[in-house]
Amino acid sequence: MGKVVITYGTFDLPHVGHIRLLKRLKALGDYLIVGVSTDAFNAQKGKVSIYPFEERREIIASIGLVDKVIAEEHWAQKITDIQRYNVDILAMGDDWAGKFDDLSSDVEIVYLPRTEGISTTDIKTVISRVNEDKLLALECAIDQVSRLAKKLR
Ligand code: C2G
Repeated sequence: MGKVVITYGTFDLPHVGHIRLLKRLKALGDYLIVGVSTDAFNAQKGKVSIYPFEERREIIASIGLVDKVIAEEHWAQKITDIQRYNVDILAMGDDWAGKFDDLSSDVEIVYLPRTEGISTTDIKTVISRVNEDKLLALECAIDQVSRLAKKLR
């Protein structure tokens, strides 16, 4: 099986930041395991994803770079996953830098630079703005039509 790499995340609305991370993670070893956060664990992280766990799992599992997908159900499972899957490297984006150093006696810890300029939160914001713009345009059109209708009476 060669060198085993593991990472964890929500991976909601997968984007190029996630893909670039997975590419770099796969380049660190031979077998890449991704722990996808369940909806219940997301709630513990204070996150609500657009895509439910099963869809996020299916999307990540369909990416050729990924060899295995497991459910991430709680913070403390990392050490058991590391032992169960004989993990050599635990790697995350560097927004998590230092957060998992307590596991450094059991596994090599790697933090990789995030892809700047994109995040699931940004995508959600853009989508909500588009909706707001459309609603404003619709309200304006309705207002114009109702004013025109009054003139024609
Ligand atoms: N990421 C990245 N570049 C981005 C966005 C995300 O490299 N522009 C990385 C993050 O650093 C993380 C991974 O992609 O390593 C997944 O990001 P999220 O889905 O936001 O996962 P997160 O909520 O950080 O959950 O136990 C660890 C947690 O489950 C991580």
